[in-house]
Amino acid sequence: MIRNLAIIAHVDHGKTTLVDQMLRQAGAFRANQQVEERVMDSNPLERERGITILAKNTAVRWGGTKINIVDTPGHADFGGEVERILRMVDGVLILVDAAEGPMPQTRFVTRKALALGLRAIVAINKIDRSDAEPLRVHDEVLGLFIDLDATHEQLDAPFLYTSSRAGTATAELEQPGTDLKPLFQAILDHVPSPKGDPDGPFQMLVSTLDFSSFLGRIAIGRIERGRVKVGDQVALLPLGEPGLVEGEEFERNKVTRLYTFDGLNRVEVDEAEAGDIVALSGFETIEIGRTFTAVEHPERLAGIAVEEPTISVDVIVNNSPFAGREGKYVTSRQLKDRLYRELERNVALRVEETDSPDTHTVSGRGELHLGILMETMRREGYEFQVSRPRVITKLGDDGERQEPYEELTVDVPEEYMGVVMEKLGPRRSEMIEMRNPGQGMVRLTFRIPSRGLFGYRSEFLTDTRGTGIMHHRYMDYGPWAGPLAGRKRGVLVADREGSVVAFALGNLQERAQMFVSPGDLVYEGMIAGESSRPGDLDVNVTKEKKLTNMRTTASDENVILEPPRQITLEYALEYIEEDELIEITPKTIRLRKRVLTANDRKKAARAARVADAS
Ligand SMILES: Nc1nc2c(ncn2[C@@H]2O[C@H](COP(=O)(O)OP(=O)(O)OP(=O)(O)O)[C@@H](O)[C@H]2O)c(=O)[nH]1
Ligand SMILES: [Mg+2]
Repeated sequence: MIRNLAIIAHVDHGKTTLVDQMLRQAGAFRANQQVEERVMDSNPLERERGITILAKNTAVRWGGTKINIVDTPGHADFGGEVERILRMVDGVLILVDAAEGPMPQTRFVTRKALALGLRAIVAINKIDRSDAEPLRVHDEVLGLFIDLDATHEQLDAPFLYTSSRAGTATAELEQPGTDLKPLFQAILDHVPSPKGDPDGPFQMLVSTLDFSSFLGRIAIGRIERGRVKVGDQVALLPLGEPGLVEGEEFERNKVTRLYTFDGLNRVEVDEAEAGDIVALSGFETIEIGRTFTAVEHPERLAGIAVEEPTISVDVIVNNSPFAGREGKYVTSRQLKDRLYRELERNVALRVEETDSPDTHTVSGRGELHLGILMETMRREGYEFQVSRPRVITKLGDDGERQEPYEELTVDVPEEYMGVVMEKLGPRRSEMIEMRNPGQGMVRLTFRIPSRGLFGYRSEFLTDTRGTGIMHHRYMDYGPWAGPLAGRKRGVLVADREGSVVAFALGNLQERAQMFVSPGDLVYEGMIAGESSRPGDLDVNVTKEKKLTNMRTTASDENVILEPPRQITLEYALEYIEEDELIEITPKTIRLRKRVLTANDRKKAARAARVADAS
């Protein structure tokens, strides 16, 4: 007996924490086994950032039933992956934070799950939060279901009140939960067991991919029908219309390895049958959306569309004066190979060549999607430069230019509502909803061009003194919104190479926020800080104090420096302008002007003015 369940939610609503507790309470760990928190977030970047990046399979046993569980990422950039995963389950557990309520990503994944006809269980989670309002959130989720045209059957979904952290669930708020039994019971009662005749001809859809250097591409999916054994000859059909494939060539090959899931492990098995979720290897050309079948019955399943990228950056060989000092892999050949290798499993990514062998255009679903790739590469020892992100435009039905739009949700204390609206207006946003439950926090929802969001997060955090929360997710393509103002403030550009000196920073910091500290190495054209006014300034950050015999006061001996602004990768992606680049190495993230010498920049600016005037 099998149940296949995906856990879906907005980012941070407690999916991975719940899986921990399900594993624990179902006895997946030995009594004295040391297990880290959020054990499914197993890769280093996931641990460091506290978010799930890749969906992962696990399985527990409850009574005599095997429950396959897929933990999914909640961040909007990975929504496409969640959508694909839904094809291998028969039900979903929708988690909704008892204070935040349904968020844009909750809406997105719920819509996809309901549209596939999946049965849902709803967990109003984090009821232990002091600001939890489980009853209000319960109503909001029902409202969402109705909005999304849930069927009667789907509207009948069981609602549980849970705390992932405490590992409790209850159907009645008056009776506090003591464990997750009510959740396991709801899964057995409400998630249908997979259909699929185990005695029919083998059929399985590739819903997600994995990759190992030893086995190559690995397909993960639910067996729709029949059985498969290691050593079987099976067909891997090309993409196309569902139904029996006639007169079309298809690949056949042997299944070399087969795995099922059990707790934290993949278990090698000889055979698996309809209903179970398996990982299968033996084919070089495994792709999402292709169907495996018995050779004598090549019946294709409906494929899975992979989401189109919405933003691009150029990845460029490092040509800064410090190139090659900190990275292991720096050549265009090495970069190219690495980028193309990423396509093996990062299916929503695109890599294109450009006129220059030193530059590749890399496109993805958002800044986090691209940022994670860059962070991973830098940890592997790569060194490269990245341009400012651009949105990918499209032509609409009437040939007009279109750009991506996002839904932006902002939660702020009432007093900051004004400043948020004031800043978002010129970014071409349009308010679609405002909710003020009367407890001091308001929720504003906007439609805004993706371009309008570039650089906004840091402003937002400053404007709301760190009290605001913002989330955005891709909505659709809409009319090109016209020119948008760029960064308001200019930058300080180092005018020579050298080592940064405290004395120089002391003089500059009144009119600037520095990005560098004493002792850092800079080169001409590198960005050392942000000016408090518009317009860039060339500065000497290596300037020493003139030595004199006479000491004036003791105070100019030690300058007291403000701490520099920490430049993270995602911050840099949002921050830079078109004439700037991010230099990324295993050790450092530097911002620079594309044109390094002050003279050449002046010439370029003059040429641009002339071009504008004519
Ligand atoms: N108070 C409270 N905090 C919780 C609960 N469940 C999870 N958290 C906290 O919420 C944060 C996010 O938890 P995760 O389990 O990583 O959330 P997630 O849904 O897997 O997040 P993504 O995978 O990034 O979408 C962590 O700091 C958890 O400790 C809960 O029941 N109560
Ligand atoms: Mg998670």
